[in-house]
Amino acid sequence: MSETTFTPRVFSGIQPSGNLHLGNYLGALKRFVDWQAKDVETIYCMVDLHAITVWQDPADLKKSTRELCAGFIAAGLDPEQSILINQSQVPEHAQLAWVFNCVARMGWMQRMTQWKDKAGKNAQNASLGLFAYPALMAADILVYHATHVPVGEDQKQHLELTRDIAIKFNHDYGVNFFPETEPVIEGAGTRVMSLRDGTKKMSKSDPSDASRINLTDDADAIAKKIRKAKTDPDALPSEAKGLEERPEARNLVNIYAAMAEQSVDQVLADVGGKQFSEFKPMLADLAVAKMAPITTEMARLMQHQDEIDKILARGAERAREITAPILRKTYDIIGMVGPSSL
Ligand code: AQP
Repeated sequence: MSETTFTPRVFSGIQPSGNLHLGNYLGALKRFVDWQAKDVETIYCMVDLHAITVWQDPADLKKSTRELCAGFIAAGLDPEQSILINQSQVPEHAQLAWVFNCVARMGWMQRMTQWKDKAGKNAQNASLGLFAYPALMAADILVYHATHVPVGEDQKQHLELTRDIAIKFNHDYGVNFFPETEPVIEGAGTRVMSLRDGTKKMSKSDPSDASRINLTDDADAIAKKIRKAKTDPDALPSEAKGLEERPEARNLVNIYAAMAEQSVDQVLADVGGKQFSEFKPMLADLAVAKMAPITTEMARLMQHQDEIDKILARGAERAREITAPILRKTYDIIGMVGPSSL
């Protein structure tokens, strides 16, 4: 097998399933923007095919997809610099996913904790798409030969599976065609927890709106949610060690650190000894300062949906210059007759 070096390329995505929240922002979106500033090609995706693994209202899905694109741009992604796409507009994602459905093993999928959490006790009634979700995610990444994928911690297992699929494909066909992609999970914002329960991930599907800060919340709503966030009665410690066994306190400090772009130790050096009654207003001010401009810009962009649609159409065109040859070559490797590839 010949050694291949893969050009560094970053890919990541977010589901347009409504309620883009602070966890998505700190765990993913903000880091997408950081990668854009580096000297590397960046591709960011609204993964609408993933969203429909659970039923979506069609009108809401369209609105959420455009809103997510507006969120990407408002947070600092430049459609000239990064390729911004809607997954269903680049058909090679779904085409490669089928190939990977035939590479991945049932046992691998059954071990996925997200599958177990989302399907729960009602697995027989869950969609086949929800079960196969990680194979589509592997295709999203590998159809670009992406080498780096910035994600939140909850996606670590899916990224490991992506590597397993690449390794098995390469092994089964005696090639070194797909890279073993690196998950990039770094910083204080990779696991933002619910404001109502510090042991549960902040999530779009949490029925309590008070559990999360939405990117569409205004300054008053953000401040109110932080004021009401669950805490414990003790003062903040001066060292990170003092946050062990204090999930709510740790979460609020992590959020502060991620937004202030400081380490947890730096934050605690400043706020150690303060009561939550003093810390929460500091956190609320910081959150409003960081989020309000994004919210305002998102609302402005949503007034120009035709512009958003043009950006997505152009993104799909640019993306397909990468994905079409990779899919053609994949088909060639696995023995499908077609136009000769690369
Ligand atoms: N709480 C979080 N902290 C840090 N990162 C997070 N991400 C999600 N929640 C947090 C990261 O955001 C990116 C996109 O997530 P997604 O929308 O594709 O999927 P998700 O993980 O299913 O988001 P939710 O909110 O948790 O949705 P539901 O409620 O439907 O399960 C990913 O990089 C993810 O790590």
